[in-house]
Amino acid sequence: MSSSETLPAATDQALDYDAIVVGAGMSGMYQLIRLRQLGLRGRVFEAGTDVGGTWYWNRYPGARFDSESYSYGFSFDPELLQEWSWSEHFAPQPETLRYLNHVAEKYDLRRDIQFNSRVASAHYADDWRGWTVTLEDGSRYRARYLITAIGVLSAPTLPRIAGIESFRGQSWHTARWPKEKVDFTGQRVAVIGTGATGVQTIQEVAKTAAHLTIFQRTPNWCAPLHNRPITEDEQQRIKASYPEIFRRCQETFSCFLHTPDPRGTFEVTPEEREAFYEELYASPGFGIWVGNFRDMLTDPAANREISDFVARKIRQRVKDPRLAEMLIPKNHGFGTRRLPLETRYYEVYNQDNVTLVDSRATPIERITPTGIKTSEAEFEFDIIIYATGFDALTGAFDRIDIRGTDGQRLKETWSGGAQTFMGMLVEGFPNMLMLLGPHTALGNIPRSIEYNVEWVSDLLRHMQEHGLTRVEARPEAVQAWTDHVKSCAAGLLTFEVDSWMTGVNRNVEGKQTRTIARYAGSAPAYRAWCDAVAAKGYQELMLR
Ligand code: NA7
Repeated sequence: MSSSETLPAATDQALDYDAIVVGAGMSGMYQLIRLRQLGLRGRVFEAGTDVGGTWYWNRYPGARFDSESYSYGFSFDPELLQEWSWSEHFAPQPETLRYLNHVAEKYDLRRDIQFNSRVASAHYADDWRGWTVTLEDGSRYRARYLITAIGVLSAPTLPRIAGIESFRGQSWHTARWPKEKVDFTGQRVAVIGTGATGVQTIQEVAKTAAHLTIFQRTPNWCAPLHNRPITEDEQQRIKASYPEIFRRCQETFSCFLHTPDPRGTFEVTPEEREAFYEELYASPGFGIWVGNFRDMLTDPAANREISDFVARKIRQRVKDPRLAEMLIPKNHGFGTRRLPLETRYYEVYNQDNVTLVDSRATPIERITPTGIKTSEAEFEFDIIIYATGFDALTGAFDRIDIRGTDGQRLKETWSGGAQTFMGMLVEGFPNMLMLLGPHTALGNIPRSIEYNVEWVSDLLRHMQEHGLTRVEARPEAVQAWTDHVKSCAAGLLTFEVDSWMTGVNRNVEGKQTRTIARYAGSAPAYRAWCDAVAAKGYQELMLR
């Protein structure tokens, strides 16, 4: 028992901070800025050695944006927008990390961030103690509010394959990539996994590895990124049009610059359809995914049209017809999983130094000291790269021992699927505010982060102004939001497919079956719901 536990009554002095923020990625950084503006004492605990979150951890070769750079940065400060120049339409990870370091310096954030500090537990007591946060080193801190800024895709998962520890070469998960450069020259390299990360990694490693072997369990539909440098002229135009860029992001379905075409797939002639698909395939970014015909992800026949189109593209680009067929997804339609964007990815399979292994036909049996053994063959490698993804959406929460009013664990509370109010509050966990919690709007993530941070900050200001110190979501509000999230998923082909978006990760206990893991409504509708709650004085919340 620490000495402060013996204090008799609730006093602000008994608390170390007003708010503890977990995580110093984009959401934690922005939340810290807003806490300071509210005059609240905030402290950020971060497991890494510096700021950046996703862009700190994911240093794997080829990591870069799939959102247009200028739609991704923070929008809250016109000065920051004008002083930062993105060099490419889709910036690479080192540049984004430099940008976030610049943000940290500009707002002097590091003085309130404690690095090398992984939060092990956060326990709530319904008295003056509030949230007690314990770090892995055993140190403990108290705060009135716990603000989670722990990301959506931040709990990496290795495959459940025997022998991983026995490998004598170098091996890395893409999200735990070393800070030092890994040189692939002359090396025999394996990549396991072909999601968005695997695709970016593969197209980069193939440039220098002596030999690259790709273990693909499920092919994903991919489309060209069409990245290029930003010219001086474009730079000036971008900086002059930031208000319009962010206004557009506010209006679109998922905060990207692209938004669905109002036409249905079969409302146009076959020639018009083909021409539109060609135009999208030749355009930069996510247009082909989120700017396609409005029925692409609801009408199976419409989805088949675009899938057939992209399959034809893959057959044109991959010379060996057998490899082309291996790379064309057969168990899900185009865009029903997160679309990896690529740069000469399919051409990699025309290279002599590249081998594609079908891990469904010949599963990996074990990792050996010298490589990988499948049901059919044994391979020798110098480097194994695990591009095997994350325990998404709830995984980062599950890894912290978070306990609410009756000592119940959040992980148990959510064992049948996440239950939240607008992705930001959970019944039974008062004063816990989640940035990017499950069932919040995602899409172009920084736009959602800014909205969540601002909504949370407005709530904190409301509480300050009214002398309130405790907030909890009403059960009926949680139920209504959870029902709404379920209804948004109805009829979407996306929810008929296994992926991190449907809560499936076969490497994680208890995540073998699909759930409505993600809010699939539009971002404007999400914001309208949340804005209405605030405008009506937070009636869905128990405040005191
Ligand atoms: P993903 O999209 O979850 O992809 C993980 C990949 O790893 C996927 O191809 C998996 O195959 C594969 N995988 C996982 N476990 C195994 C085993 N045991 N054997 C073979 N292959 C395996 O993660 P990413 O990091 O690519 O992307 C996550 C998000 O980050 C992305 O959507 C962006 O939003 C940013 P499977 O498909 O399960 O058969």
